[in-house]
Amino acid sequence: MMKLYYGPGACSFVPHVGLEAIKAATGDDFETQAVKLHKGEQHTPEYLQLNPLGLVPVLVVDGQPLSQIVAICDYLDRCCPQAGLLPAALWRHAEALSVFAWMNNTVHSTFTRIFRPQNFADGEPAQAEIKRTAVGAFRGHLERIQGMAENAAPFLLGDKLSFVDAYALVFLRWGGLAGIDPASLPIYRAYVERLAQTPPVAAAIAREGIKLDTYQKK
Ligand SMILES: N[C@@H](CCC(=O)N[C@@H](CS)C(=O)NCC(=O)O)C(=O)O
Repeated sequence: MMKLYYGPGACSFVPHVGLEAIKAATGDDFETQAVKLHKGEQHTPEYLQLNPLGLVPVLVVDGQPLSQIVAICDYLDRCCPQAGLLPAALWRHAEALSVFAWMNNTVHSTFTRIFRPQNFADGEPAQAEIKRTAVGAFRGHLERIQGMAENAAPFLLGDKLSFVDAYALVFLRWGGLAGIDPASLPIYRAYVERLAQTPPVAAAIAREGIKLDTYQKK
């Protein structure tokens, strides 16, 4: 049985939703292990054996660990194409990967500058500046996703739930933590609220014990 190591509310939510969608399509169950990032559980010797980078997610398949969201999700899609987590048609598949890659290499890494500014500069003033500029950039990315959500039918890639929907949900939650009020992105928020009602997404939210709205007015 496949096993996912995830951090509650972290980017590992993306393959987590994928595993739930596969379970819904095939009945194939999976195991999970929560890794508490705030407690530093990603740095234990046991975890570093699975992923020497000390990051979630890790998917263990037949005793072999696989890291990196895009690789894990591509594996899940190929394992179970009937779940429809990525479009099968050649061009639509490429377009889906284009959105997915942008989310993973640009939107996600912009948030890393907010969450871990100490990885990018020494000293509080430089870190505060990195964080401030990253929040502005992150907001721009969320606005671009809102533009995509405006045409959601009902999901970002059409009629099937996909990995990019799960990523979009994660980003709106992270925006709240960064001080971006979801009320200022009403179309995006309404889309995420609908998304949260779909059974695979609702199941992953429940297992991770997370709430949708993370915004706290400063
Ligand atoms: N490029 C990696 C990024 C993974 C990543 O950034 N994971 C974050 C959580 S969203 C993490 O584990 N952070 C732990 C830390 O910063 O100590 C992927 O696609 O899997």
